[in-house]
Amino acid sequence: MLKNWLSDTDLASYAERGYLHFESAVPDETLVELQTAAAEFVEASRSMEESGKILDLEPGHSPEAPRIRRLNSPVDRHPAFYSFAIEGFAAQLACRLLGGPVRFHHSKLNFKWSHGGEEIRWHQDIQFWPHTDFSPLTIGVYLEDVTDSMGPMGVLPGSQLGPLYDQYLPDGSWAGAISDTNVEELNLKDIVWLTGPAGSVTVHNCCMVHGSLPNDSDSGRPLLLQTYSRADSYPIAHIGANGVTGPTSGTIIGGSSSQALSIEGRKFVGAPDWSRAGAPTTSAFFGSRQKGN
Ligand SMILES: O=C(O)CCC(=O)C(=O)O
Repeated sequence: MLKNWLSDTDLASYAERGYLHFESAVPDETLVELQTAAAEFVEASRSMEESGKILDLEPGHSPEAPRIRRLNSPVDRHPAFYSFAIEGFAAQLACRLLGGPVRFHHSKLNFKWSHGGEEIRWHQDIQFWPHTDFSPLTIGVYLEDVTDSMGPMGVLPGSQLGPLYDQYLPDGSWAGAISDTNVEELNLKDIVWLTGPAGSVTVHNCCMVHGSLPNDSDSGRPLLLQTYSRADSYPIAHIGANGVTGPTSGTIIGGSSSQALSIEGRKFVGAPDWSRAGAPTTSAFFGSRQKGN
C-alpha cells in the first residue's frame, strides 16, 4: 500500500533533522475512513457533559457545539484507526522509517477545535514514556486541511540531538513542558510549522522539541498521532504513560520480537514477555526447563 516515496534521502534527513513532512500522502480512501471514524466520535460526544476515559472535552463543550480536545487511544476505539496504525499506512511507514519490525506504543487524536483549541507548549516526548533507546517516533496525519492560522504542529529541526529537558516545575510538579528559561535558549526562529492539506503526514523523533499554538481559526485541526519504537526498544515501566497506554500497546508489527535488547551498549536476550499471559507457574530455575509463555 505504501508508495515508494520514502527515499534514502528522506531517511538521512530524518536522522539529521529529526522530522519529516509529506503533503497529501495518505491515500484518499484511507483518509475518508479516518475522517468518518473521527466524525463518529464527534457525534457521540454530543451526549456527553464531561470528559471521560475515551474523550477529553474542552470547556464550552455542548451538544449543539461539540468541543473535543482529544480522543484517547483511537486504535482501541475504532477498526479504522486500528487498521491504519497496526496494519496499514502508518504501520508500514513506521517499519520503513525504523528499518524492520516495530513495537507500537500508543495513539491519540488531538482535535484542536476552532476558535480557541488549546496551545501545546514546547516539549519533548521521551520524558513522557522513556524507552531503552531513542528510536521512538510519532507519525501524525492531519485529517483536515491545516494552514498557519490553525495551530499546526511546529518542530525545531536538529533539537532531537540536543539537551533532554527537565519538564517539571520548580515546585516539583509535572509540567509536561520545557520551562520558560529553557525555552528562551531555543532558537524558536528556526521552528518549522508543519501545515498541509488533509492527509499530510508528519514524523518526529521522541527527542524533538515540538508544540503548537492555539487554533483561533474557524476550522478544527484534527491531528491523528501514533507512536512506534524499534522492536528491540522497550518502554521503561513506572515512568509516565508507560503501562497505561492501552491493550494494543506492545504489539509487534512487521515481524516478531526476538527479546533482544541493548542497554548501555551491552546486548542480551531477555526472557519471554509474560505481561499478557502471566509468568510461568513452574520456574525454569528449578530444572523443569519449561518455556515461559
Ligand atoms: O497536537 C499537537 O499539535 C502536538 C501534539 C503533541 O505534541 C503531543 O500530543 O505530544
